[in-house]
Amino acid sequence: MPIEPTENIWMDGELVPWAEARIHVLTHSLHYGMGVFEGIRAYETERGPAVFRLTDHIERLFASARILMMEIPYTVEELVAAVKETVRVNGLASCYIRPIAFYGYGEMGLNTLPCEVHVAIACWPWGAYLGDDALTRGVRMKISSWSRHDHNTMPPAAKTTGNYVNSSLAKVEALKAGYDEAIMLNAAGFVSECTGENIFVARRDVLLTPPMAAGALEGITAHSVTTIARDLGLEVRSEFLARSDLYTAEEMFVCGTAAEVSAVNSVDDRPIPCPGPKTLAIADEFTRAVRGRVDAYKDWCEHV
Ligand code: PPE
Repeated sequence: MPIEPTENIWMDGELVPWAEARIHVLTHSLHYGMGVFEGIRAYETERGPAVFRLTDHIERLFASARILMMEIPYTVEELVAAVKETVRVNGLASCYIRPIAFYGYGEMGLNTLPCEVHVAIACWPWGAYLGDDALTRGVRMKISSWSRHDHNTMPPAAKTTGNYVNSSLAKVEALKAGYDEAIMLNAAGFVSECTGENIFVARRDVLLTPPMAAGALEGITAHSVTTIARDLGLEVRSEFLARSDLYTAEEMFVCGTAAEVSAVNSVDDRPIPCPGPKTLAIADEFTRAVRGRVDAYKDWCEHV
């Protein structure tokens, strides 16, 4: 999806014009995939733009950096303030926000310890990630021939740039085969997640989602959706799932910051009832929550 340029990008503490936010071609992270990033959304609320669960996202950025032994030269509070400033100066009511921390120019080779860490934050308007009708018509899913990388190869709990080689291979394969999105199984054959979303399946009044141990990212949207579902009276459990659990799902949806809540209409050409009533109820509450319209979840909206 093409990026729509905005005014300014925050780079190492300065706001620079969009077109001048450049780095050198010998930037370390470009060569070895050792960068960490976040995807965050700001939504229009009655009180102006609010960044959804901003502090949780920045804390996850630091957790990813910790896994890489990368020292981000800012505090969580400083980057929270920097994200708010970036959204504010660009004057957007709603947007997608991409903070990234990476090793810069000056060192080459695999030892990252001497590398300087840089941080940038950009934001721009970004529409529905899996299509405008992802909730009503649903998305067509294909189980990927690529396995999710393993905890002892590329830690899936860290949102690193390099991890997305795995996701991009699966995404392109699925699109080329005529599907909308890929489902990744881990090396043991259990369902982990999609290329950029967590998975939920409804079976006999219970919502099931694969645990982090299965190779899924600890999704902040998945956490919000779990809270919402429980508040709606549904049981939610984290459980290992096999591909057959998807084929026989009564309802299935995927969720992430970019994709929000998107219904699934089939997996490997096995149709799944779509959109199901639980999916719709959760998606509706989520849509209101992110816009600050549900009192119980107002703390999730961090005003800029
Ligand atoms: N799993 C993966 C692999 C993933 O990339 C995401 C977010 C999630 C789960 C859901 O996490 P959360 O956003 O905290 O609910 N994917 C981001 C990147 C998408 C992209 O194209 O880049 C996103 O949704 O922003």
